Amino acid sequence: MKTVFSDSQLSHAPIQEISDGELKPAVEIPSRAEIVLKTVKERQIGEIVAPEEFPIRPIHRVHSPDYVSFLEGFWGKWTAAGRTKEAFPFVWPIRSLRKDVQVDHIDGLLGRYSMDAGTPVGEFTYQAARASTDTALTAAKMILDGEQSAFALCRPPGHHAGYDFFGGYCFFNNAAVAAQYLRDYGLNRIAILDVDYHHGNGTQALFYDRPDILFLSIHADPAQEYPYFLGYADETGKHAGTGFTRNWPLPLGTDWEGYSPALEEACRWLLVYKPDALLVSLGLDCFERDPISGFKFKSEDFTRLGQRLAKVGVPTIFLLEGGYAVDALGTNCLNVLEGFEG
Ligand code: FKS
Ligand code: ZN
Repeated sequence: MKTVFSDSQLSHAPIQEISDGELKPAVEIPSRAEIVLKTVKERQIGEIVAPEEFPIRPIHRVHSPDYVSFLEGFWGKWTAAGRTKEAFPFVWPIRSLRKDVQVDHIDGLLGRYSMDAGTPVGEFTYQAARASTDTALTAAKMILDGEQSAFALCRPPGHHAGYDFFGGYCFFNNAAVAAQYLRDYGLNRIAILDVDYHHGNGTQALFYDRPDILFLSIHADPAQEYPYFLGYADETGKHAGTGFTRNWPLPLGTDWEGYSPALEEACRWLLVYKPDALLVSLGLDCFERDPISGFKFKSEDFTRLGQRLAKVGVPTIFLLEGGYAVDALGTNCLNVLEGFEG
């Protein structure tokens, strides 16, 4: 299968992040993409192509124009306020505060358009996020052109980003933008299977009331893990989308044996739904040595995951999401892709 990637995805280079009451070295860093790219070359799974540059329209089909403009203009406003380093939001318009005021201060805007304080925004974040989404869209176009599979080496990741907010290291929801693009260009039913360790709250929320984009997610129980406020088993969609969202929250410590029954169920849903294309939000953070996660996948289990997904027998796009054990990230990612190719 072909891999899509652009060097400008490396320009977003966070230095620190806020977690566990500390400022720690950032984990969603450029070397993640570099090691995956290196392993793609070593294992020779196919050609590596640069993404096409898409206009803003496919992003506007999923994200609000004011949110997109905020990200685009962010660095100018931030530096005009005298700030020189990467930004973190720290105040949000929750519940009893006003949501109807048009804030213009950059600190207010950061809170208005974010879900957490753990996602640094820097000088090149917008540019890198656009390139990451271009990568996803280029992979989608390959499927429309008749390819059976494609690998979108997305970075920054996307699945936590929603209609008008960033968070969880995500800015534009690459999988969601690609799914909507496939709908707009002729496919009728799209399925998204999210196997990142964290629940894909952004993707779920974007399509929660729609039957044309099935969202299935297997992840750490949000009662015990980020993002805490979405991803429970009782979330199954609403209105016309009722029954078209499914969640399999699993306990910390889950290994392949504990995981695979949920994967089997998800695959059964895929067989019933018969999508025209499958998008896999591919996090590799279920790995046992992942520094921020609590599942127990071994590297071989990622091969099994790829093999199982191949049996679904649908044109498939893999989109990189999380995974922070950088030394093993290339191996684990390519194990999925090779398992899929057989
Ligand atoms: C741990 C704090 C957790 C946020 C974790 C974000 C996970 C991001 C991801 C993505 F795929 F989007 F990158 N901090 N004490 O892996 O889901
Ligand atoms: Zn994750």
